[in-house]
Amino acid sequence: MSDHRFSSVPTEEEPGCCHLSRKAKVCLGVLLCVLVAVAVVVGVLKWPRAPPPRAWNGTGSTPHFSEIVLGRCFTYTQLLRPELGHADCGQIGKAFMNAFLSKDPCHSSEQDYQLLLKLTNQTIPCHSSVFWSKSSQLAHLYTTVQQDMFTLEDTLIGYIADGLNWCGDAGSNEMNYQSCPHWRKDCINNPVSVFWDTVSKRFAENACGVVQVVLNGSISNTFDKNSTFGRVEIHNLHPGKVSVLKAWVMHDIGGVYSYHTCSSPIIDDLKLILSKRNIPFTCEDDYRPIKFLQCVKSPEDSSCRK
Ligand code: 2NF
Repeated sequence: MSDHRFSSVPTEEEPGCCHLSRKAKVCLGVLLCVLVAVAVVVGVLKWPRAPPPRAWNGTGSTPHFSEIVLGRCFTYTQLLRPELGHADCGQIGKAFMNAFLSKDPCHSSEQDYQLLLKLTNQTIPCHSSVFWSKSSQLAHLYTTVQQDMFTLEDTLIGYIADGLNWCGDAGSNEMNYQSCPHWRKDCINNPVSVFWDTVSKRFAENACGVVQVVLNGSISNTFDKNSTFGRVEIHNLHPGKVSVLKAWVMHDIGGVYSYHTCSSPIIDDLKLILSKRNIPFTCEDDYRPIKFLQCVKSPEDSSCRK
């Protein structure tokens, strides 16, 4: 008589305690998979996630910010000013991003931009710096025609950042594309305002010889003590380096009337600040080289026929 209990090979007819049928094994496998899937889904849903970035009153970061920065850097250093061809655009892009990513966008500081400033160091020849206030378009038209003149936006750092918006968030290493602090409504120490104050300060500190400023005589605040020019730039010009600041007070062609001219008290405010800083100052209304640029657009205006 054979004793099946000593048989080493289990048979279909005699399943042991762990010897399940094929069907039972499949069922068990499916059940296990379902349990694992449920556990994974519950885990993912319950996992503590980074809170969404804060919502601000200003527009969000410019889409494709880092690509634009890199592209502009290469355009400037390889095509526009090849004398700056040695600049490391990869490092410049990284330094720009590191200046504000993962940081509270209301506590930006000059310090955050120091490496970026170092990497974009550029010598602007004496007698070629052009400041502007409330006259962006005209001032840039002027330096586009006068290629040896530089506004801040004609330097590498200004060219890279002009017209862009950027901010991050302390709780994330991403840019905030939804919103950024508005400089008036949220906070003044936001990454964009601090950046322009920092680079404007350096631009002014480095200016030498005859320097110019294009002002808008067709608005009430031709000289604005709270503008970047009035608050940062004039206070950082070096009396020993700047021989004279020449102001050009320009008026819109066809405008109803001129709000301010060089004889207006508002220009005296500027004159006074500069005299206290021992920087000679001159002022001229409707400086002809710039007036001609306005006349290109309105050649028939009576003031352009003289
Ligand atoms: O965006 C620029 N390219 C820029 C911005 C700020 C400052 C350039 N700057 C430099 C330029 F080199 C000029 O020399 O400063 C000078 C012009 O600045 P400004 O404040 O004297 O002239 P505005 O016409 O009043 O302003 C220029 C632009 O900057 C904005 C303003 O809304 C305008 O679009 N702006 C001014 N102050 C602030 C601020 N604190 C500001 N944006 C953010 N925060």
